[in-house]
Order: sequence, then structure tokens, then C-alpha cells
Amino acid sequence: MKRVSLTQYLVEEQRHNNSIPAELRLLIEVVARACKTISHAVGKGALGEVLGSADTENIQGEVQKKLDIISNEILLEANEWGGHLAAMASEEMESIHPIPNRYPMGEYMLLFDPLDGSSNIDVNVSIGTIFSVLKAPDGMGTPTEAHFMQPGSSQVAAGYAVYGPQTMLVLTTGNGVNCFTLDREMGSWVLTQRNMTIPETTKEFAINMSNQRHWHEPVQRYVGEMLQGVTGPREKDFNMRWIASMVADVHRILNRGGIFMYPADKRDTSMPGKLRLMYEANPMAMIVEQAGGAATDGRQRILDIPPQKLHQRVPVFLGSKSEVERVTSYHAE
Ligand code: P6P
Repeated sequence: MKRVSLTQYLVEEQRHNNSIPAELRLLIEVVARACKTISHAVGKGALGEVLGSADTENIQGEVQKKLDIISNEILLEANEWGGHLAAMASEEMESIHPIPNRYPMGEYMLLFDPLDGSSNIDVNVSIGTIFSVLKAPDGMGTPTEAHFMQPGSSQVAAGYAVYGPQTMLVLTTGNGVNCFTLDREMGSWVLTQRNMTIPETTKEFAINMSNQRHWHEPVQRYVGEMLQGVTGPREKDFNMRWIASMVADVHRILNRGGIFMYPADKRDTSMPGKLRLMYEANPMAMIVEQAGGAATDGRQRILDIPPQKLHQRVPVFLGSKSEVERVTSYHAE
């Protein structure tokens, strides 16, 4: 297959349907370059003295790993000077990060989870970077958190990098989903999967089963039916996977189907689930829908949820459309 680089792909997209203005193309390339740097840091492991905790906590009250902070810094430094952004927001920072006055302000806003799945870092399991791109409101002036409060359907681009056996970048700008593999020798992203499509049905589900006793009834019913296998109401056997790294679980689902679930549960009604809307659920929902799948919070499309807070959490059900529709219908009964 003729090698197509990320740059060539973006230029061709720009020519064919003008869906990627030059500033957005620059933003995507800068983020992709930052992900290469993160991949390099992650790949060093103990040799780079980047493993272990940083003895600090983030806004979520989670102990930060050294690589969480390193990855966050890489993304901030890579994106500050280009003139394509007005502000950034990150899982690792309590408030938004406006572009410093010494740099020109751009028309986009970038949100990211710089290193998702960091509990897996020290045990060499795949982790990733998730990012979401919004347009800055016209005439915005000084960016505030309120300017970020746009529903996921407003995203102009979304993607993730997965740092696994290969380093891959999965990207959508609203015209399908494409996957690029990092050629480590050349240092370039090469298009390796065009127009990724999630199979409509599946025999595989992803959920942390250790929380089963806390689930609300719709999830108990949905998962319980699958566990009954071929003699149960679903009349087929299911397999389960849970990597505890959303990027890795979603990447598997994009490639071979499945449903990923992180539901709210009875433990804490003030905290509906664990995953964050703005920089985990929304970008993954855009990618999954662009690949022909579905993504809900159990009741509505994730992309339709009106955000209230930068770090708000939502329940997440995403993947093969028929399965997401089924578990969502159980919530409506
Ligand atoms: P649990 C990683 O910490 C993360 O945010 C997602 O990447 C992952 O899907 C989930 O949490 C794992 O949560 O409760 O199984 O450790």
C-alpha cells in the first residue's frame, strides 16, 4: 500500500472537502508530534526514571504518576506558541490554561487527558492520550471555563494515541475515523487503517466486574443476560475483556466490536461513574459514532449532554450500536 503520512492525509482532506482549515491541520499535527514525544517518554520506562508516583494529587484527588505530569507538560509546551489555540484544559489541571499573552491567540480550544490509564504505566500495560477540539466562541475575549461548556456534538476533531506494542493515532475530524501507526525509525505517522468501522453486533463486553454488587438494575440485567451464555435470553456465549485503560479497550472495540461500560453505581449518586465528559467520554463518543457505533450515558447520547463543569463525570456505554441500544433501552424501562 502506498504510504500516506498524517500530513499528506490532512492536506488531501483539506483539498477534498475543506473540512480541515489550515489552523486545525496545524493543531492536529502539533498534537500528533506531542504524542510522539509522550510515546518516547513512556517507552523509556525505568530507564528514563519516569515511573512511579509524583507524590502529588490532581483535581480528581488521584495520585499523579510522574508520566502524568510529564505528558501534561509536553502537550502544554507543544501547543502554546503555535497561534492555533485560545486555551487548553486537562484532566491534570484544576482550571483552564489560557494561551500566554506573549503568543497570538487562535480560534480553537484543546482538551485532553494527557495519559489515560496511568495505573497501568508501572506494569507495562497499554496507556494513551485522549484529546478533543472545540471552536472558541466568536468574540470570546479572555477564555473562561464557561467557554468550554459546549456539548460533544460541537467538537471539530477528536482522537487518541495508544502507547502499546505499536504506537497508534486514531483521529476523526467528522468524516470517518482513520488510524496512523508511528514509524519509529522515520518518526512519522503512517496511515494504516482508513475509515474504521465498528461491527454492529458483538460477542464481547468490557466492564469492571468487581463493581457488580453496586450496579443499578438495568446494568445488572444487561450483563446478567450475557453471563447466562447460549442457554440464556441472548442465546450466545459472550467473552469479557477489561484492560482498565479506556484507550486500549476502545481501540479493541473499534477493531473488532464490543461494548465498553463504566456505569454509575449505588456507591455515590453525586459521582455518576468515573469517566470525565469533556476529555474522555466526548472525544471517544465522537470517534465511536463516526465509526458507526453508538455512545450514551444510559439514557441519552453522550454528544448531546450539556456540560455544567469542566471535570464532570458521566456514565459511559459505547461501542457496537445494537448492544448500546439494548442496554440503553433497559434504562428506559
Ligand atoms: P477501574 C483509567 O484510570 C480510567 O480512567 C480509564 O482509562 C479506565 O477505563 C478506567 O479508569 C478503569 O477504572 O475502576 O477499572 O480501575
